[in-house]
Amino acid sequence: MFDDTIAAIATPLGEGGLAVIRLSGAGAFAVADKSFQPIGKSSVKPSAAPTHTIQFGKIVRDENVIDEVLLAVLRAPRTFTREDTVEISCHGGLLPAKLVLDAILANGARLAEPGEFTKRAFLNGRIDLAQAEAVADVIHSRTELALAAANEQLAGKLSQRINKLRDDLMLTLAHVEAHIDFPDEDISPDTKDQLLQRLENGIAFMDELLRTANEGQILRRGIRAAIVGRPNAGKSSLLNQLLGHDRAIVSHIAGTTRDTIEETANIRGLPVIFIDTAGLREARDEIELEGIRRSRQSLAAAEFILHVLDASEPLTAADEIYLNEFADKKRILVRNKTDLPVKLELPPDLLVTRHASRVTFPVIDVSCVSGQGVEALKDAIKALVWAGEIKAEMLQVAINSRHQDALNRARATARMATAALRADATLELVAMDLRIAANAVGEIVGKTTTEDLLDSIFSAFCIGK
Ligand SMILES: Nc1nc2c(ncn2[C@@H]2O[C@H](COP(=O)(O)OP(=O)(O)OP(=O)(O)O)[C@@H](O)[C@H]2O)c(=O)[nH]1
Ligand SMILES: [Mg+2]
Repeated sequence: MFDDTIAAIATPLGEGGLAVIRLSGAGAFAVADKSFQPIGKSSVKPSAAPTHTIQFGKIVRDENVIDEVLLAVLRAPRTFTREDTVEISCHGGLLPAKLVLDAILANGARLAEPGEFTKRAFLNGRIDLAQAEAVADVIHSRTELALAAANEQLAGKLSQRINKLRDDLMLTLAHVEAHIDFPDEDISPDTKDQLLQRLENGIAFMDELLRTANEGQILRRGIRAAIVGRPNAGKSSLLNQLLGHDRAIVSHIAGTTRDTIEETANIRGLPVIFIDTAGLREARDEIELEGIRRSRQSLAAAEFILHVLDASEPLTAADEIYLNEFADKKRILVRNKTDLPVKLELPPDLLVTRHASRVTFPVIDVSCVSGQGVEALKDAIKALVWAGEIKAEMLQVAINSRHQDALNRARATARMATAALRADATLELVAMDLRIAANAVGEIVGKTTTEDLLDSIFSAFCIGK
């Protein structure tokens, strides 16, 4: 428990109907008492109010009324932080919220750091670390699929599995340690087989979790796709189609798009960050030169590309050069303008990757004028970035990169422990590896943490969360 009381504006800065100022800590009611004057017979001072009630009154500072507010009184431990909590709803708008916060701070609360409410919820045992991270994921999620996954993690679905995995490792460790304490007794072949089996199940489970890392990353931060091709192919038109609104300027003048434009769209539940780029060609002026340099930069940074071709014209030498140039990129070829007579033919050898695997690129016909083919393109994008179907169980546990790192370490040492046990190495060695593995798994839910780790997780939160 902490002895200071923290406060922050919990709603976004800007004008709105309401703003919420949040206080948490042992002194929350005392601080609120000094700033709040109840209005009417049914409202009382925060310290006198029953838990989970709302009081009506005004916030006063130096005898000046700042705002009329509703004040929620939430007594520990049935609160998010497990501490006494007050939430003040005042009029929306920067000034009322700031003045209410100032009054609270003048009366003894301290301004909260980013994520400090959630950090207290974690340190007071209300949620574990994976759940705390899920709070940030819920706030930042950009598609319903991402939100569903974050909510599953917040509800503890990942934590349950991680705890089970850790318990199994600890149980194995306990067995091994028991034998270290009684060196005269050898591990019987039966027991050894059981221990090996449990370890192997654990490792197989880690494999499964690690396979969700890619999906977890995509859901959390989105995936970057560059829209490239020569001028006038219809790249900006395609961006607008995928977004569902006119974001980029479209014109018949070749070289319309100069700067890169980035926008996130929800493609079958996946947040995809599309980057519309300047058409590739010999630049005619300095600005276009810079635009094309940026196109190439986006291309290099993108996880996949949509290569747009004009189907109403025969393949040009330039098309061929670019098709070859990006042959090693994960990509979809988009034949645009199929509402016009089609003159484009794609030589089959341009449609496969150059590595030994000779994978064929998807080719999708679209018309950005009629919208024909755009839904098929969305399916192709989903198929390209999301291997296989999205299983409900997988969503519950799509891990983030911190979990991935911890699990990779855990798996490596669990494998070492297995090999050592199988080879009848000294049990001290087996125990040491098992302990490292269990600790690494424990990091995910915060059973083993460091101050640095907590700082890096919670500093990424917004203030007031
Ligand atoms: N008929 C037809 N015209 C299209 C289609 N898509 C785009 N266009 C037209 O093609 C021209 C170029 O479209 P843009 O989307 O600006 O092309 P761009 O690839 O972004 O061009 P730059 O920004 O100059 O590189 C415009 O006149 C569009 O109206 C299509 O599917 N069918
Ligand atoms: Mg354009």
